[in-house]
Amino acid sequence: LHRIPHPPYRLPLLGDLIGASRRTPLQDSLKYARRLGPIFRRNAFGKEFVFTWGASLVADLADETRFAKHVGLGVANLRPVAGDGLFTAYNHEPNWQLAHDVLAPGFHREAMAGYHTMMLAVAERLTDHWDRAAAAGRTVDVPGDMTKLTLETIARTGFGHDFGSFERSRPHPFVTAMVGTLSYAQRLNNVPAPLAPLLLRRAGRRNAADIARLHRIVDEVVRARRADGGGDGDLLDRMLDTAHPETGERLSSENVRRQVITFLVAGHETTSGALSFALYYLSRHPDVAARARAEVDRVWGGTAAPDYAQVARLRHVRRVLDESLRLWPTAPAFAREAARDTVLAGEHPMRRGAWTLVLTPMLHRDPEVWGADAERFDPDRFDAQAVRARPPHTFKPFGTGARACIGRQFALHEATLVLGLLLRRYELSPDPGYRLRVTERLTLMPEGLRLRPQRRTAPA
Ligand code: MNH
Repeated sequence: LHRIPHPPYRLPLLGDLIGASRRTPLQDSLKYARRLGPIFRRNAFGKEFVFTWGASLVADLADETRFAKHVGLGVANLRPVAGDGLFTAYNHEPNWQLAHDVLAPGFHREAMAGYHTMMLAVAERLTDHWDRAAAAGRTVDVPGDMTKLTLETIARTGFGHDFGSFERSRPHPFVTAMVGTLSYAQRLNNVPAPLAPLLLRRAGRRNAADIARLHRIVDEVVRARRADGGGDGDLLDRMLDTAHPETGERLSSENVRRQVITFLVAGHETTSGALSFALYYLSRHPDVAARARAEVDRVWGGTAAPDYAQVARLRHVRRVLDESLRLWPTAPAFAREAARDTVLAGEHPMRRGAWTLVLTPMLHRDPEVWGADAERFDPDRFDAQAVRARPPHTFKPFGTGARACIGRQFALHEATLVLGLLLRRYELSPDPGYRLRVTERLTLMPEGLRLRPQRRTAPA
């Protein structure tokens, strides 16, 4: 450990917390990363935390024979919310493999093609809303609207449930409770664990109420499904009825509740941020928007409803999304632990169980991989040739290995479809006074982003 650099001024007890920002712990770590290099440590309340972002180090951490997911920090703080649900389960918990095997087919190609029509229907609610704003010359609340869209999408495709987000003037109570628990989980990282009950007493009580509210909402979704005797084979049907193909085992009702919360939260919060950042960059780069729009016009022509395959053919739109996820991967870190005693990149000895947090936004800015202009938004970094020329494990917005994101294709399909629809229908003028500010609640979001959509007169 002593070989790993750390900030120069350390206090007893508080460690490197001096100057640390409670609201933006991740962006704080990015600052330290720039100063201290590809691997560094920070001390909080006497504990050392190692952060890693250099591309060759992260590539080594991706070796699944020596490293695995570590459930730590923010993810561990979500255990009271999601228990042994897929995202928060420890590697050794039997419900991880069981739920993974039962639910993975829900993300295969055939299942995905089945969600497409519902995704289109939800996107239409969004464009109805934006049409009204456009007609009145109003701006729209981008993160707010993207959150409505992605919550409705996962709720309808996965659970046959309608939260009515677009009919509400305020966020659905599910969203409010979710934001509460995510923010609380982030805050827990900033107080010494033994003092948390004292320092965060009121916040803790509110958090318990938020969790209870999530449980009530989710129990009602499950009850409604049980009452009408099954849906059309969606995720909830899989959770309730599908036995493991080999062992015949099923998810317990306690575990179903945890999975429903997991999927409703993981299935919308990060996609909403990804769409919001992409719209931010599109509004700031009219040349990029024009190219993407031309592609949509070419590939989709005048069809009212693009089909599943037509979404995959939007290569340029997809690159815009990838480039946005490079600069602002909305799940901005993942933790890796040594599965046995090993040496990281031939240099840093790690005992079994020792772990490090990978800072994805810095990995995605490593000048050795992305060049000296890594801060510049340039979707051409994702054309096929450039991707082939890069070493593996340099672009990791969805994590790595067995515990990587199960919803990756779902998110990419949904986001590409929606960006295509929005580009085809609107010109997106930025608010000239807006400066990008990124808020953190474990996930990232461009705070306060508003755009002025204008209906296009041309092709569509
Ligand atoms: Mn998702 C795991 C990022 C969309 C459901 N997701 C992860 C991880 C990252 C991630 C990173 C790994 C975390 C870790 O190693 O600790 N996820 C994203 C991003 C988007 C996203 C950036 C959108 C953009 N995720 C989705 C969607 C769903 C989903 C959509 C569901 C429909 N994600 C999950 C689940 C896991 C996960 C479930 C946990 C998988 C596992 O551990 O087996």
